[in-house]
Order: sequence, then structure tokens, then C-alpha cells
Amino acid sequence: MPIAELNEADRAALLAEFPGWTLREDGKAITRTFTFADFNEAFGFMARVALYADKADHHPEWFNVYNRVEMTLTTHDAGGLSARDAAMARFIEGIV
Ligand code: H2B
Repeated sequence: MPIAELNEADRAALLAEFPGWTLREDGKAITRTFTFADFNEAFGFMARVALYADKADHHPEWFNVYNRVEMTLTTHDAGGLSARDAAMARFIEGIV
């Protein structure tokens, strides 16, 4: 389902709310790398995000090796960042 892409002001507000995240160079996504104690912790985190993603029907792009999770949030249906990415970042910040 289509959803509006965030405008410049909304993107700035998003980055101000989540200082740990970085705006990708093209302005279409935010990224963050998480480092955990070990794979067990990293995968537990991923499992919690996966349950959220399934419920919200909004899915992160991510890469994991051992204790590291690199995550990119973007909304394909918007061609860039949307309120769905803000909601997911908010959820993630609540569990790390
Ligand atoms: N995840 C993300 N990150 N962006 C989307 O636009 C998106 C999604 N769309 N998950 C959903 C699934 C869509 O493909 C389904 C059909 O609702």
C-alpha cells in the first residue's frame, strides 16, 4: 500500500529523535550498526525485530555476522523514508 515519503522537515525531526541513526547519502534511508555481546544476543534482537516486522508488515534490510547487525530502514512503497520507518526505529530504540 502506498504511503507518503517524509519531507525534509520530517526527516530532520526523525534524525533529531534518533541520533544513533545516520541518513543514507541519497536521503532515502536511515542506517545503524548494532554490536552485541555475542551471536545469541544479536539473534535475540533480530527475532524481536522480526516479530515487529511481521506484525507491522514493514521489514528492515539487514546484515548480520556474529555479534553485529547492520540495519537499513526504508519504505519501498514510498520510495524513501516514511512514518513506518520512524515507527520501527522507535520500536528498536525501545528494545536496545
Ligand atoms: N517493508 C518495507 N521496508 N517497505 C515496504 O514498502 C514494504 C515492506 N512493503 N514490507 C510491504 C512489505 C509490502 O510489500 C506488502 C505487500 O505489504
